[in-house]
Amino acid sequence: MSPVFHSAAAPGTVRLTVAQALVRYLSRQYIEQHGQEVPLFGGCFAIFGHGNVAGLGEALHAAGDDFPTYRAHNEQGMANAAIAYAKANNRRRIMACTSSIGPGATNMVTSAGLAHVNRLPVLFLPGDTFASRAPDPVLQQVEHFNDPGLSVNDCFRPVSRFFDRITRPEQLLTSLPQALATLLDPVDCGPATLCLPQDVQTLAFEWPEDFFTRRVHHIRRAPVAQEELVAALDTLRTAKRPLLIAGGGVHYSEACEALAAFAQQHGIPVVETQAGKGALPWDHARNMGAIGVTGAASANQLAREADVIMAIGSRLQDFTSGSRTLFEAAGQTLISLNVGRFDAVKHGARQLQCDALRGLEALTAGLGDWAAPDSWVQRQSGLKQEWEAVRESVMADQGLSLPTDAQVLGAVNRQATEDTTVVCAAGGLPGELHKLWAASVPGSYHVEYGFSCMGYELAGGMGVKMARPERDIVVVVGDGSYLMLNSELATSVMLGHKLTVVVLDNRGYGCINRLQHATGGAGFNNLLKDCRTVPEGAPKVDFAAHARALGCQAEQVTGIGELDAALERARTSSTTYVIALDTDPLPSTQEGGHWWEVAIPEVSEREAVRDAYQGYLSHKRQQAC
Ligand SMILES: Cc1ncc(C[n+]2csc(CCOP(=O)(O)OP(=O)(O)O)c2C)c(N)n1
Ligand SMILES: [Mg+2]
Repeated sequence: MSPVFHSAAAPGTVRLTVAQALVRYLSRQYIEQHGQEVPLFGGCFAIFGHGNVAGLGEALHAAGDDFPTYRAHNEQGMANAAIAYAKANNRRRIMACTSSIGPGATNMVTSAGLAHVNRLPVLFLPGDTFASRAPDPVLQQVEHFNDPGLSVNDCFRPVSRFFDRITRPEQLLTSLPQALATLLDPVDCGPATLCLPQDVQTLAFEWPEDFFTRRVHHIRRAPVAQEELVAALDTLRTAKRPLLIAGGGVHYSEACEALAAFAQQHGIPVVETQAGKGALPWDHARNMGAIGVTGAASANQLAREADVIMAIGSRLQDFTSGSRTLFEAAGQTLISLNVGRFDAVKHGARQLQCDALRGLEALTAGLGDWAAPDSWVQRQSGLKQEWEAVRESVMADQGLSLPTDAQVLGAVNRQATEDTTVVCAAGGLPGELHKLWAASVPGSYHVEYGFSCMGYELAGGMGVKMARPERDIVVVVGDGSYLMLNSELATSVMLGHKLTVVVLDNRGYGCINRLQHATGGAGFNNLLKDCRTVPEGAPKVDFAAHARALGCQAEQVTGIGELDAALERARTSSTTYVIALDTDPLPSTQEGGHWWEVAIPEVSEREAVRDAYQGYLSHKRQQAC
């Protein structure tokens, strides 16, 4: 549908408002994905208010199916869904998110942080106060006495990879392509924010028609620098005990198959970060499991023993490096194969700065038939078998009425097929998932553990389903995260994006309670029983009733046997199906894992804190600097 023009435009131009031009431009962007040209944008999530309803709202309506608009229930929720959509598309398809001014906009700032940390693309279009300032102060405007140009949207600056405020129509001509280039750049990738003052959205301008030419984008693959390749090959060839760390970049580069072939051909074990998990099937002979603080014993043991470690597409966050005490020991060489300079030079690594797929191709060509010594390959197999036995025992049903997280995941994992994608973000579950979940194929494991943002799970699950409608999405979520942000459950029902949700109700912030005890603290303000409440205690939340009220099908079950049966029912449901069960807040899998640096008070009245501080100091002494 074309908008109605109120006056003739000069030849070669088209007269549209800023908002109409923005939507038209976005709808003309395509991307080549697996040999097909598909729209770059899946559409726009929108919650309208003043600041976007009249300008951008009118333009989105006119675009219809050319640029679909989806209404959500919470701006943070919709932005989380948009981010999950991009992650599930390996950053090759994107969504826009528009909000009203003030609280609508600031609700998206947390999500911008999440996208920034995880290097995921999302286009934020927050409405902004009048550029003219004529009616100021407007509803929802925070006034700065000494800086009238500032609005709450400036909060997006530190959490955006690209930030601009469009105060004149023609600025769009230069800013929009820059925003898009950021979203599509493998290194710079992250949130792009274009603040749109409400009066500017509605201004007409004569846009060059060329601006709206259909464009097909490609993700650029950074080539390998010959000197860095030669150096990496020299190092790898001398290795007796090489190890590969697969990070999220392996997925985003779509290099999973190449990694599997590389590992197989050269006998090199692969360990996976949270973002990298699923790069190799869990039962692949060279997959040694999760590395780091939430790692498998097999993976962490190999990380200690390795002489050359090559991290591929990893930003080497503390959970991967064990707060820099797991590897980087004397005699260990770290190579970082990474598309970005910032990540490639971390922790004294030798950089191999290029696209993961290109890098692996070049390395395998250079290594020829070189392979790690047989003794190292044998060592891998033994450790893998030992960890497999641990995994099976901790995930087995013990018939408890208050099962552990690991036992719940056991039930969910046993029913998972190759078409299942598990989604999670915060609480105790990500650690258990990382250690224990058997990920079958790339894309079957979606855990946001860069920001580990409570409230990502349900909205994120919906975003994954929008990106990959053919997959069965299972969201596992704690009571705390569920209560923090659940409104997109209603959106999932409304849009027909079916999720299976398992709510593990341990009546509190179980993982933080455990962390509190591990740091010498007393149980305080985490489990509901340890909080200030009315004399009769905190209410028992009826999660199933709550989910039903939002339009889902739902049931409460007790124990793993009932969970198994409920999961079967969930599978055949056509709408979002929520299963709630009570779990034990105290246990978590003790096997595997590694130290994580959490600062302990240097002085305290509590003996437990003083003891914890001594333990802390001894770990600090092992830390690389
Ligand atoms: C938005 C946000 N606020 C606070 C935290 C800190 N935090 C991490 S896990 C957690 C508790 C999560 O509780 P729940 O979802 O019930 O999971 P459980 O720990 O019980 O497994 C908290 C408060 C966070 N990650 N995100
Ligand atoms: Mg909980």
